[in-house]
Amino acid sequence: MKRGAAVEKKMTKVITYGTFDLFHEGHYRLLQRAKALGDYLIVGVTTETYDRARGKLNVVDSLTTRIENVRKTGFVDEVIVEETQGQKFNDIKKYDIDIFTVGSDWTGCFDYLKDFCEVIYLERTKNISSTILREQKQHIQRIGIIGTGRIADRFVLEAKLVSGVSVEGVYNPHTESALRFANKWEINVYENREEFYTAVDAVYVASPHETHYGYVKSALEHGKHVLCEKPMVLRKKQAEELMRCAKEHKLILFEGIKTAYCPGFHKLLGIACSGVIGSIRNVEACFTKLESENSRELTNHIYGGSFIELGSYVMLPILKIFGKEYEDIRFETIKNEKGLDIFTKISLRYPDGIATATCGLGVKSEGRLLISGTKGYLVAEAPWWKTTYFEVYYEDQERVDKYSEIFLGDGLRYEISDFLSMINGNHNNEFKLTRGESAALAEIMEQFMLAEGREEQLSERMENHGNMGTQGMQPKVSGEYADCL
Ligand code: C2G
Repeated sequence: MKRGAAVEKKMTKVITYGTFDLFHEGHYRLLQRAKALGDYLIVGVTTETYDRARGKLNVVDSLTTRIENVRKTGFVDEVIVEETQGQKFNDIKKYDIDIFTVGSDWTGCFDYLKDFCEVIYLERTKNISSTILREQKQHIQRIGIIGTGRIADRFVLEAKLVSGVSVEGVYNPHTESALRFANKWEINVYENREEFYTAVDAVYVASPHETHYGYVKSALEHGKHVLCEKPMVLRKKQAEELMRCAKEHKLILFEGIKTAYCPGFHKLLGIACSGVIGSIRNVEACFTKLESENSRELTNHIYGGSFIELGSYVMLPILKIFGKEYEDIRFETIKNEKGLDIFTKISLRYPDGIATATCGLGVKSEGRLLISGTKGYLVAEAPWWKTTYFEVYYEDQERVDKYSEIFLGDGLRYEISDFLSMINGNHNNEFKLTRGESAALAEIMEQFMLAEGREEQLSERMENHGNMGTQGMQPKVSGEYADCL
């Protein structure tokens, strides 16, 4: 070897990834050992969207905080952001990585990378994790359920997947239904509403529509946060009163329209309003779901029918895009012999656009969300209310942009997780369904009831259900609906 021509040793490059939420000793030791494996350490910190897509719904720290904490250790030479599945392979090539490392909780999961670099699983630090810290930091919210219908079953299943909440028990004045539900899910059953409220921090109201107002009010008055199934109430005044009550007691009141919290729906709104389709001038939303003639939805002469049942979904994109200040609203319905709408079309006029919402329980149609603008249009096919895919079309027929997003399980986990984060003081997700939008929905429901001539019957019923704050008052619901209650 010639003098002065020392062979330059190749730098060993190491890469690792993680969320690094509530940065702790386990993370610190992992990064320390990762750095010791080579000369240059790159750390990929996950984005919130990627974490949500892989089922991590309760990340507390922002991406910037998490990156800062990783940097502060002093072990890291470069921080990158991990945004998508499959990125690891590309990063390994792009950064010419020699060693990929991660904690031993992932043993075996990344063996597929062995064809491209060395893979080392470092022993995980025992008895410490972000999950443990999250649970220590935030009191586990005990949720009590009112109502035991199908949606309540789904709620229990999905709540199990959100850390930070536990389903504590159920209340239903129909003891038999409550017992059946409690046994099925191994939760407590409360016959006395006062005891029920004492045992929980928050309430999920999944009872029939006509009982919502009374239950929400009484829960708020007992100091409980409330997540209420849609439609929360059918009168604007009631919506505003409940919101005032929640504000006064410093509680979260949250309407559960699951589409509003679904990640794909947000992506869709973001793209629709990004200017790619120009200025939006027309929105058409359709959702039909055939129900049997004898179902509660098609027989309850005040609270049944297509619009009360499905209207919240089809009105949501319209309100999100055009807002609450419509100039005109019209309802057209096809009714069954009981006088209930089996198919409903709602037409709205705004200063700069028009919108149609269509829903049906007795007429089937193409479920679609179409958003038309001055430069193109966006289409999401059914079930667009659980948005996973949509396309954007332009005048140039050669060009079609395609977008997809994950939607896990029944999707209720997203709304439960957002409800929880609001309870814990994080208001970042409040924009997804604002109080004003909830009140506007209630107002539209009320206008529909008026147009249908149900207003008078509704008023009478309201008298009966209005005050359920006291233990003695029970909603009058006939036996066949006892399970829902
Ligand atoms: N870790 C550890 N000891 C702990 C806790 C975590 O060694 N007590 C390690 C994990 O094994 C991981 C890193 O710290 O290597 C970051 O952990 P998380 O923030 O939980 O991130 P994770 O979900 O494991 O992301 O693409 C993402 C990666 O696949 C890993």
